[in-house]
Amino acid sequence: GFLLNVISHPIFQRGEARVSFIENHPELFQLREPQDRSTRVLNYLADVIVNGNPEVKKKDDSKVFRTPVVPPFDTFGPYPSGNRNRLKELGRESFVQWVNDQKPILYTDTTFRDGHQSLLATRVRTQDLQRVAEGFAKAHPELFSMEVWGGATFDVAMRFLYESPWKRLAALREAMPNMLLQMLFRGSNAVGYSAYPDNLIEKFVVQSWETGIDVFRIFDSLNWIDAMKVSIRAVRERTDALCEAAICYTGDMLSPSQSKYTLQYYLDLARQLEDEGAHLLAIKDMAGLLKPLAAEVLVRELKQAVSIPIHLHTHDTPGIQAASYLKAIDAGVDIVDCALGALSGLTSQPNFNSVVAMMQGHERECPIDLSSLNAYSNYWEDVREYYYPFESGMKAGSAEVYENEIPGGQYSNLKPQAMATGLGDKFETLKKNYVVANQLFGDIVKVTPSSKVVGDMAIFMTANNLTADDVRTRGESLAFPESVKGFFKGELGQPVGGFPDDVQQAVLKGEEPIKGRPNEHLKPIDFDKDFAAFQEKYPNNDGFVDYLSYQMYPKVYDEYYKANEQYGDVSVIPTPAFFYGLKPGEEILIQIEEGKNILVRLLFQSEPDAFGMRTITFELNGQTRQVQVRDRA
Ligand code: BTN
Ligand code: 3PY
Ligand code: ZN
Repeated sequence: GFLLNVISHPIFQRGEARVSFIENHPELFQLREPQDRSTRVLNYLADVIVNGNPEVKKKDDSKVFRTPVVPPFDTFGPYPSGNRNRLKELGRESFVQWVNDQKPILYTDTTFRDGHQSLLATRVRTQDLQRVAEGFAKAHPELFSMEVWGGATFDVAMRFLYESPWKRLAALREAMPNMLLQMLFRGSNAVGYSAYPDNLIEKFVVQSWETGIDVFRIFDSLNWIDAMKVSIRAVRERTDALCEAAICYTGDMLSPSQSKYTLQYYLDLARQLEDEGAHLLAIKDMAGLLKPLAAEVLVRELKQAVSIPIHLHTHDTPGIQAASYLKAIDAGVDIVDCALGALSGLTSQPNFNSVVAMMQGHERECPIDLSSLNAYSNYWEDVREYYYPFESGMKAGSAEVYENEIPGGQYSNLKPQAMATGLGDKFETLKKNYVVANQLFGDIVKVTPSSKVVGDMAIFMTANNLTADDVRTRGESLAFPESVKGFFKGELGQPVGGFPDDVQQAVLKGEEPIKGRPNEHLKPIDFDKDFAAFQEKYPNNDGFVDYLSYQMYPKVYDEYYKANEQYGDVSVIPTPAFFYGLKPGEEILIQIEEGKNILVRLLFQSEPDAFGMRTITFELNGQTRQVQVRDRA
């Protein structure tokens, strides 16, 4: 807007604005009609038609999409009572008791978060989720919870989809009022990749709860409990939500050569988390390494060690994790995580539909309408096609994961990351170097953000043809990635068994690592002052939620904000058009705001003129509209 033009002008910012300034710069003060929503949407579409969506590296023009079928539901019918109603009725303590008393196995559906994070690089857009949210909540109130937020969804929504993660959460909250909504929270890293001040962590927890989160799954990427205490306490003391604390599972607990990540190690962690006040305990098997026999032992022993319910999370990367679920269920696990069929398997969670079938006739069966689950899975099968550029290419489960230990959520991102750094054809070497990097780091727990550090190191080694020996012998002369320096400085906390001295010295080159919690070294934020400054810089922001987005990701927020200024709310654009634009003659319906639809048809695009500008001619609700776009090719 024009106000933005004026206040961001350097002369104005230096406080040198005079009447002459205004006279000399009439363009800044033109009170143009603000561009209406449809014009901005046309601008976005025109840009994608001419230049493509930057995230779509290989567009397949022969693709024809089927129209996904939303399973029918009664819009006016009431919501059947679900676990959110139960939690409100019973309060947290009695609710936890209720979970413990349940004989039937309970399910969390991860389709809306980890499912697509792990298969489609987190790219699924709000409207594709929203379309089935109400129907699903009405059809399946028996689920323990829906995982809908956190992890990478927060970052990717803004960075790649130009969507507000907060609006997504609010929309799902409204559509699923009877269900517990769950998020994944990275402890002192919140939904980011670095440590944030404690008072920011607290504010973020409270705001997430107010916007709709009922269950916080909190973990630390190095299983360092000190780093989880602030968020655990925030959930317990500042909200009415459930605090689920996670132990991250890595390695092979039953292997005779395992000396670090042993059964005893996990039992100790679990007891500490219960002492910290967790309402539930999660076993977070982010890479799918928990084999069936280990699952049985771990769950059985944990049930003895703690009295809070146990919630098991895994990824089906090796292809056998349904067997781990069956063993865990026999050993008394309370809740398991599954994703709807079409977004399950491989690096995602085990297949919800098939796990329900597996449990038929079992003494702990929880009856669920399988034909309904299948109908929702079919919806996702068709929607998944929209996102074909983000498929990882993995075709079958792989026992290789026992070696590389790459988390499911990272695996699906490593391919695009490799392509972006020009290593698309070196993916095999990259995976091998991931193992080497982990060893150089002393065999650490690998989950965001520690997994990203290992990934960055592997990319660095692959790009520069480095071996472990090179790193050890000539590390002093190597410029390591920022995230690797940060890790060895202690910015992600302390790994089990400490840092390997030689590598740490090579990376830090004399700089002193920090001791203690990284967050302790960060200055608390003065929210009143800082929020005011934010509002001045971004006048069309969406309030405090946007401020929190900005605090998490300043640069990403800045770009997201600018995209919104230019194109408006692009989340209303149907997914195929958002990624691939329109073909000549193609027509789409866009709900531009509540109760207002527009019909957009692409007529044709001109050749570039002398200045490289193309004219795109649309029909908007039957009227011809032209948009000029620079051809950046
Ligand atoms: C992980 O890599 O640890 C989990 C997946 C998160 C990937 C997101 S996508 C945007 C951002 N850029 C990256 O390189 N990683 C994150
Ligand atoms: C995330 O933090 O995004 C994860 O999914 C970790 O498993
Ligand atoms: Zn996961």
